[in-house]
Amino acid sequence: MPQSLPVDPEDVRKPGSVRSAEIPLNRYKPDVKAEQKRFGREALVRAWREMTAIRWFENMLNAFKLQGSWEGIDYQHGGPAHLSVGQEAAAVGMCMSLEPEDFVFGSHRSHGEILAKCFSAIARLSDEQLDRVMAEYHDGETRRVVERDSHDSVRDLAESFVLYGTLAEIFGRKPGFNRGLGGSMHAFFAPFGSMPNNAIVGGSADIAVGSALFKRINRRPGIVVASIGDASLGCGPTWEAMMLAAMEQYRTLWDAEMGGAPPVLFNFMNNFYGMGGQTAGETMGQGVLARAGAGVNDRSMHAERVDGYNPLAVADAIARKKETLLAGDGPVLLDTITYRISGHSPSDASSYRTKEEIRKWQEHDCLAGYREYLVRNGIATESELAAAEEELHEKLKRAATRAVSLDDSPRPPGELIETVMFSNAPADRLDEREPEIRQPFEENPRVRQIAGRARSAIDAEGNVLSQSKAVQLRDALFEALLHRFSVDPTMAAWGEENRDWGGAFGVYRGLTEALPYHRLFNASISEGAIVGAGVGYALSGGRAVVELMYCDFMGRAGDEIFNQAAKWQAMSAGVLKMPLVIRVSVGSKYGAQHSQDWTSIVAHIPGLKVMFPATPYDAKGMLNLALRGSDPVVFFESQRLYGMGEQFEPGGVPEGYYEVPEGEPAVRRSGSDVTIVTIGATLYRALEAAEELEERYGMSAEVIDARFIVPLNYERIARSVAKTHRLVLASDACERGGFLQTIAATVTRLAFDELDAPPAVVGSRNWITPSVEMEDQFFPQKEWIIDAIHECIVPLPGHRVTTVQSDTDLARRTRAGV
Ligand SMILES: Cc1ncc(C[n+]2csc(CCOP(=O)(O)OP(=O)(O)O)c2C)c(N)n1
Ligand SMILES: [Mg+2]
Repeated sequence: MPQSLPVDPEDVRKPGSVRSAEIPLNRYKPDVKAEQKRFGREALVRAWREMTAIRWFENMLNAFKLQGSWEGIDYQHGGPAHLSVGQEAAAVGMCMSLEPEDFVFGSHRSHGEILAKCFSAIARLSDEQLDRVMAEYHDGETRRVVERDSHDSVRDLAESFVLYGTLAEIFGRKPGFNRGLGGSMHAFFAPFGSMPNNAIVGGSADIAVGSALFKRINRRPGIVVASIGDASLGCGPTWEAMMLAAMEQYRTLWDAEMGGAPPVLFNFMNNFYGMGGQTAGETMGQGVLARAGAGVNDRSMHAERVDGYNPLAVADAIARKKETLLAGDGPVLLDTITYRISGHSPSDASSYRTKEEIRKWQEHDCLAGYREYLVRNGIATESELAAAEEELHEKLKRAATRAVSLDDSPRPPGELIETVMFSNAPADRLDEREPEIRQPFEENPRVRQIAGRARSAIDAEGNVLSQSKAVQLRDALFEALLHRFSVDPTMAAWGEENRDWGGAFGVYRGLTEALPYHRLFNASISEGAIVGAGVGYALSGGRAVVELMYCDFMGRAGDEIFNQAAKWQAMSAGVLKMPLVIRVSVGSKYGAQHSQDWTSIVAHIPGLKVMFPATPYDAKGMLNLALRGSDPVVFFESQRLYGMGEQFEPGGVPEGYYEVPEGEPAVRRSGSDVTIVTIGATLYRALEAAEELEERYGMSAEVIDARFIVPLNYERIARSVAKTHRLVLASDACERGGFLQTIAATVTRLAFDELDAPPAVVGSRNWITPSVEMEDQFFPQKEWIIDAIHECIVPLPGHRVTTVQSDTDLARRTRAGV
């Protein structure tokens, strides 16, 4: 069903002007009576205690970093420690109004937020719940260390658990919250709603949007906060995240019962500086950060500037904004002003600001000011607070003693990392709900169209059918997607032009009729946020499929693919899973920025699975595999092949469900004299080369389609080389640094004794991709493969080369860098 938001020229051509919704600044009015009534004495005192815990925790870290010792405990911390001394009220105020099910994703400066969010959850959960969380997390390993010291209550134990778990994580220890694999900038504790913190500034913005989409689409309670720095407003992904979160379709096109926009709050912890660059007045165009909201939607994102030096002003704002978000009227932007009295890191000499400025903020110190408020108003007595300080101090000392000890807190063994790079935990569905489908599949026009096609491209007489008569590769992908949509209620897909258009190459065509908006929707042109939201959706517990029209556009989503999707399973030590499939197409005909094969770039980054089917059978079987998996997959598709029918599997593309075994290459043609390994669409040119080698030179070529890039089992290729003793490799990726080079080097190591000559790699030229009329000079052709065999491996009797594939030319090109 096409979308129904007609654009009327009568309307849009009218003169007029627009006004932005007002953005209030620091409107909170302190009122001690009202505050006591609203929060209660206990919570008011608790806020001070949590701020104190954070301040001391970070002062302690500073001492370990700079002096190698704190309170008689010796330890030299070598890793990062981005402290937030001065910002405690902003963190604690935020968490005062959050429930355990609310999520906070933060930045490199998040120790305070981890502690604040966890303490807030501890105050709200029952003893039984706390007990269970601690018993289950890392099978109780973190808890067992903490239990070596005595505690008065479960809550008391839980606080020590949080202090120790965070500190042990910062020190890179195995009982740490992420087994020491995350460290200071990535530590988090999901059971209490403290979600991944990101060393890539602004990185949490689009991940938080995906997490909020997960909550909205799967009707989960709570809101999601992206807590990021003021200077991170300059990051493209931050803006993309706000664009994606602010799309009007949540209200105009999604079913009303879905409840509106994803509940995401962009909380800019505005300490007025990046590392040394000053935002207002120097690196930013707007004097008040909150003004950014006016550029994002008609509601100015309900933006406000909030006094982050008063925890109660923050708590008030968060509580109000939470209501807005739960009502589906998000996203929200908060400009929470605060100040980092500490340097960016302990080595920061604060050369970019005056001592006078720091002194002034120290005079306003949020911790001292709030303590004074409690005492002045009789909410707490000096002696009561002093006793609490004493108790906190002891708690911190115990946590530090255990965290520095290698007996209590050993380092994780390196092999542990290998076990968490992938979760390898396939699952049919990630929730038990009934999947939401709009239309019985039998009635789906695309399903009916496919039903009228032959499953194989080869007819009974052995002739190749025309493309419109056989199931195409894009149909095979459609079938895999349809299957998983019908089984896994959490599965959602988004990307540019995904819905009515059906994705740039029609893979999704027909799904518009089959699926409600919240399971398949058009995204803003925000490749970073498209993938980043996929990361957030997946790590929150759902299955996401995102599409980037062209592989070349991965450049726009580089961080999200390489630093986020690839890293979070391992950085969480397996706590998180990443069932995310990133579909990218490899183009041709459209020149330098639309025709690249970047398999090697993706393969180079640990933590991603990489697949590139070249046949319809594989397209369906491999996508089925990816869509049942729990790991991030970059799924390459060739635009040259979308219309192609199945030519290899005798029965064609099976109608039912099947998977291609992971990592196993496919032999497309058996032979005994030379092995040709291909990736992607070059397979078909290699098969033509094999025909010609047979006909003209009597050389029998075995053609192997690698189809998997990561993981890849080399056994079958090595076995082939043991038979043929010769290896040529061909793909459309540029020759330099292409994945074929890795295959060639690996086979050379694994089967060196079997090779008569070094493997010959036939890739595209190390040029820009030229116009379609010149493509045969750029992409490997049948002749290149034959000439390479002749020039580099074994002379073919009577062969006359028509292209230059010699080692001499390779040396020349290498020297010239082309
Ligand atoms: C993408 C990226 N660019 C640069 C950095 C280096 N860096 C670390 S912190 C920082 C300043 C961030 O400022 P802001 O967002 O205001 O957060 P704050 O440090 O003030 O909490 C920079 C530039 C980074 N980690 N990530
Ligand atoms: Mg800042």
